[in-house]
Amino acid sequence: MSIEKHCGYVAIIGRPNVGKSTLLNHLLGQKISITSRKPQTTRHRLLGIKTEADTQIVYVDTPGLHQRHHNAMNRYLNRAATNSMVGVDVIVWLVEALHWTKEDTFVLNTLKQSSAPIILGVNKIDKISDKNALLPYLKEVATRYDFLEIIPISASKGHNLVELETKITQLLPITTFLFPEEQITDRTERFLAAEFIREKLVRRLGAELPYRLTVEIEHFSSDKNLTHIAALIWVEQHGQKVIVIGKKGKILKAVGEEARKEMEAMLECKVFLQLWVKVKKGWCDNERALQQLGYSEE
Ligand SMILES: Nc1nc2c(ncn2[C@@H]2O[C@H](COP(=O)(O)OP(=O)(O)OP(=O)(O)O)[C@@H](O)[C@H]2O)c(=O)[nH]1
Ligand SMILES: [Mg+2]
Repeated sequence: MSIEKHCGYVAIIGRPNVGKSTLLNHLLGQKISITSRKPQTTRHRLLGIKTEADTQIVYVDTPGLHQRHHNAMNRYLNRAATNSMVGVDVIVWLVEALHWTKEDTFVLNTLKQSSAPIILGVNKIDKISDKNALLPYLKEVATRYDFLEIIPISASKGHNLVELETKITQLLPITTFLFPEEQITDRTERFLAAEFIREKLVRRLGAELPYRLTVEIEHFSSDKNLTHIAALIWVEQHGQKVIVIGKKGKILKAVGEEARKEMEAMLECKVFLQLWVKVKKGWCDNERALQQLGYSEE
């Protein structure tokens, strides 16, 4: 007698910075999606696949939906997020406890176009000192849409994530697994290597600079116990290049060291990492340049 299997896609949607990627990493128990305190950290749709016993949940991490439309990159991010909602079995919409913004209303209006059931995850409850403030907030958000469920969570501390996942599992269709049981993402190690570098840059650099750079892997090869990786960091202007490199190359060196350690943990071998910074004028607002740098919807 064969056991019934449950499997389906679960999109994690929300405005920038609410904790979508943190949630994905915590649910998987492994870091595959980069995170930072700055909005618009995630730029690509990315799958995180969790297989346990007879259930396979295919989480979809997405760029934050936002209302900045001034360049081609901003528009690409919204397109990638919106397209990720199509055909999924469940949507987990994240908002931040006690912090409803105009962008949340924008997300709500976008979500109304989807037919998938929506679970509202009210994140960052660990930040609330006055626990009595949460209940009125939950009551208030409940009036905004006919949510299947509203679950207060902490993605970083792991509060209520079992409850969230139990609810998700109940909503998955009965079907064979879509991915091999040992697979955890649809992205290559090469892609993740570029993302680890970008994360270190985004976390270290202030103001607008994180939005003006991207990372491209130029070379990735392995022999026995060593992986060689060469990456280009693209910026828009010479002045940005100077900042990214830092005085006496200090910033670039620190970024390289931090990223290399993460790559070594992921690849379980020594990594030799080389970084270069280059200027490509106006790449953020140039559809062709964006495509060449990997920002295109598959
Ligand atoms: N205190 C607290 N901080 C959290 C929690 N979840 C996420 N964060 C923090 O919120 C910030 C944003 O987290 P991300 O996971 O990068 O947010 P995101 O929604 O993926 O953001 P984008 O990719 O920019 O759309 C980071 O500094 C996280 O550490 C939480 O449950 N509690
Ligand atoms: Mg993210």
